[in-house]
Amino acid sequence: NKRLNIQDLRDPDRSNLTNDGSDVIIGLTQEQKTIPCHYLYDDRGSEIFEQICELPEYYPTRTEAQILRDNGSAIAQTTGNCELIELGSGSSTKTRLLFDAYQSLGHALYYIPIDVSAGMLELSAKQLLNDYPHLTINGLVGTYEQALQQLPPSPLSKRMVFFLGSSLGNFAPKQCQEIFQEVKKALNPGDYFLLGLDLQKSKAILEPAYNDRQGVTAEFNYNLLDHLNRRFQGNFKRQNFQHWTFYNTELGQIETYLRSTQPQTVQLKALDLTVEFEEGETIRTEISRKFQRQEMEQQLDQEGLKPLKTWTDAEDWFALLLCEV
Ligand code: AVJ
Repeated sequence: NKRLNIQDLRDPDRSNLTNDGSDVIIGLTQEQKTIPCHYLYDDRGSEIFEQICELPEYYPTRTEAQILRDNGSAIAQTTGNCELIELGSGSSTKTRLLFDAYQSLGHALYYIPIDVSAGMLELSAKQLLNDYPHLTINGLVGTYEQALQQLPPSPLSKRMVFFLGSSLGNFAPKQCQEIFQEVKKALNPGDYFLLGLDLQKSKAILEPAYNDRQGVTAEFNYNLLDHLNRRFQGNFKRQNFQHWTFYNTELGQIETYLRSTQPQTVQLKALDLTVEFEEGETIRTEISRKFQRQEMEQQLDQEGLKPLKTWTDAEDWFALLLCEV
């Protein structure tokens, strides 16, 4: 199929440890144990995340989708036709709202989805090609960093990188700055960056979004252990850990952990790593930062990504920022 090309940027034989696993070793040997959040998104994790997006408590997906529905055509008209590059494309469900807007301009669509889940990327690419006959897809399987450094040449004169769902919230301020710099480096003057951000709001709304009644978010968290077991020949026992999450008001972030219910030793054979846990000791598995609109606009400006326009929903829960390089 000439309209579909998928390139796997991951290191298949782990000959280069910096691309696979070394970040797990670093994370699990720190005082506060932690695991980089991209390990939440193996094929199974990506499936569970799709279920999270449909939960009644999890407001971000539907809020952002509504902003895209309401303002997609304004975005497309501002940027004109451009190659669409998505960081963390997942199921590409919200991407369809952008496609619909760009398609109305009457041009062919060029799309580069970037995701660490090869299974999810391939499945959604095939469905998109079915539904959009004038679409060409050049998918990249890998981390944002890997992909942004290896973008194929664009068939169009302009590009737009977009990063939806507030996935930026998974990254500490310093890492966000690095991502902005990588985005900027991958783009040319006159190109665009579209960023979806979850905004600060009350604990009463935030905490249930990460601790749903059906336990889907807990399952998403436990799957991280299964993934590490599969990928690095580990022996984590998920029943020896508890899902624990809360909103840290001072830092403006949801923090999510797996808490060891007992003293235990875990091995990841493929990484030659042994990890000891005390009873009650935690692995921090995710942060989800909640942003302030003006603060982020300033930061983007400082990084050479000039904010052109910001759209929000009626309750100011979520924002979509369009920037120009
Ligand atoms: C995909 C990173 C935006 O932080 O809200 C949802 C991931 N984790 N529920 C988020 C997530 C638990 C999500 N992001």
